Amino acid sequence: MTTSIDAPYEILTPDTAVAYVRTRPALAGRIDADDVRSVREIGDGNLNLVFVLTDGAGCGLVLKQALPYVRLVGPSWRLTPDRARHEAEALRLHGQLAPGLVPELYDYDAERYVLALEDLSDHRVWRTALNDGLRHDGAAEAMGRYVAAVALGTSVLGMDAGERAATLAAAVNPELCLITEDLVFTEPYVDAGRNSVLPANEPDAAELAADQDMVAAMGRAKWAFMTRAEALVHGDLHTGSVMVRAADGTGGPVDSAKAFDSEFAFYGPVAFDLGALWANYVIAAARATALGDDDRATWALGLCTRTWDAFEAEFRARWEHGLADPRMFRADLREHLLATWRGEAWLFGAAKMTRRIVGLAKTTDVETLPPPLREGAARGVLRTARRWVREFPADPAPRRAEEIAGELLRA
Ligand code: SR1
Ligand code: MG
Repeated sequence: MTTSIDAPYEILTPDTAVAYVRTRPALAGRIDADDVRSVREIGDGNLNLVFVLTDGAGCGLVLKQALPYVRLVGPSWRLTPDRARHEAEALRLHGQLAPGLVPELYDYDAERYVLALEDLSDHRVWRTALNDGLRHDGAAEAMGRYVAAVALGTSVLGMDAGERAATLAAAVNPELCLITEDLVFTEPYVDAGRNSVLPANEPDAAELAADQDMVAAMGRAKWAFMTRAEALVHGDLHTGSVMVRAADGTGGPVDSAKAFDSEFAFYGPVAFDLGALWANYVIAAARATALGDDDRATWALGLCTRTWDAFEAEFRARWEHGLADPRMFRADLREHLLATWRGEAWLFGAAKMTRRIVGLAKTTDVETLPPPLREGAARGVLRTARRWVREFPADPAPRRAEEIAGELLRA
C-alpha cells in the first residue's frame, strides 16, 4: 500500500526503513541497523505511518512519517506533511518543560517529514487500556502536570517575550487547526456530509444541532480556539494521545505516562487540552456505564478532578519560580487564569465530546460497543455535553461536571 503513495517525497516502507536509519547520523547508536529483527507498521491513527524497528539486543526505534493526506479518508483529502515539523517542535519544547511526560525525539527529517522517536513498546495507548477495563492510575494527574508545564512554560508567563513571539510564529498551524475548527466546533451542528450515527441516535443528533444554547456556546468556544494564543498547546490531547505504562506491568498505577502525537500543536487556549481530556474521560465512563459497571464509570469521571487538581497544583508551583516578568504578573492574575480555564474546560470538553459521537473520527470506547449499548452511550455523552454548556457559568467545579455526567450517562 505504501509503495504506491503519490507523494513529492519518498515514503517509508517496512523494506526501506532500515536503509533509511543508516542515512541519519542522529540515529547512530539508537539501534543496530545491521541486526534489525523486525519492522512493523503500527500506525492506527487517522493521519500517519508509524514503524517500530527492533534489533537483536531488544533496542527499539519508532519512525513516524507524515503522509501528504489524511490516512483515515485517503488521498482525496490533502493535508500538509509539515504537521510533522509542528509535532517535532512541540515535542522538543514540551520535552524540555515536562521531561518524561512526552516521548524523546531523536531526529527530525524535514525533507521526508519523518520523526525518529523513543520506542514506547512497553507502554500502551491509554484509550485501549481503558477499553480493556484497566486504570493506570496516575496518568490523569501526569497529564494535568504536563498541561500546566506547557501553560506556564510556553506562554508569556514563563517565556521571554521575544522568544515566545518567535515560537508562536513558527507554530502557526492553519491546516491542522482548520480540521479542529470544522470537525470539533462546526460540523456536529452544521453537517458537512461527514457525520454519522446509529439510526436510533438520529433524533439525538438532530436535537443537538437544533439546541441553540449549544450552538451559541460552540460559537464562543470556536472564537476562543481561533483567537486566544495563550500557550503552545498539544491540540489533540485525547486518551488515544497518551501512552501509559504500569509499574506492575499490568493496569496498576503508572510509572510512566506520556502525551504523544502533538501534530495539532499551536498557540491556543490552555483549557482546550484540559477539555479534551475531560471529554475522553466522559466517553470512557459512557462505555463503563453501558457495560453496567457504575463503579468504573464513577472512577473514570473522577479523572476530571484528578487532572484538574494536578494541573492547578503544578501551575501554582511553577508560578512561584518560573515567571518571566513578576513585575505585573501577580497572584490576582494567577487566580483569574485558573478560574477562566476551569470554566472553559467544561466548554471545550463539551465540544470535544459531541464531535466524537456524531462527527468524523469517532472513538473505540463507544464504537466497539454492540449497537444496543452504543445507542445509550452516545445519547448519554451528547446529553452531558449539552448540560455542561448550560451549567458551567454557575458552578465550574470539576466535581459538578462529573456529577452531571454521571446522572446523564445513567439516565
Ligand atoms: C481528519 S483527522 C481526524 C481527527 O484525527 C485526529 O486525531 C484529530 O482528532 C482529528 O480531528
Ligand atoms: Mg493523533
